[in-house]
Amino acid sequence: MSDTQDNTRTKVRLKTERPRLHKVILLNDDYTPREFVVKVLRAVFSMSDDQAYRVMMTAHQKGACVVAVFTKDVAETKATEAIDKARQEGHPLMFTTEPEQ
Ligand code: TYC
Repeated sequence: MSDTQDNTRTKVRLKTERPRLHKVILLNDDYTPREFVVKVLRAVFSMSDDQAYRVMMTAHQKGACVVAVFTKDVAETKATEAIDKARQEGHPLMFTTEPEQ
C-alpha cells in the first residue's frame, strides 16, 4: 500500500442521532400468578396498580405486551431485574427486549 493514499472511508456525521430505544416485553406463561406479575411491574417499572394490571391482562390474553421503552442498557437491566425477582420466588415469568422499529 502506498504511503500517500488514504483509503479509510470514515463517514462524517452531520446530525447527532438519538440512541435507538428498546422495548421491554412481558411474555405470558401458564404458571406465574397474576398478582405476582402486577407486583413485579409495579416494583421494577414504577407502574400504578391500574397500569400494571392492564399490562398483565394484555400479556395474559394476547401472549405478550410492551411494558415500556428505554435506552438499550436500561431496558436490559430492567428486564434482568424483573426476571431475577421472579426466579427468587420460583416463577417462570419472562421479559425480553428488542429495538424499536
Ligand atoms: N397466565 C398467568 C396465569 O393465568 C398470569 C400471567 C399473566 C403470567 C401475564 C404472565 O406475563 C404474564 N396465572
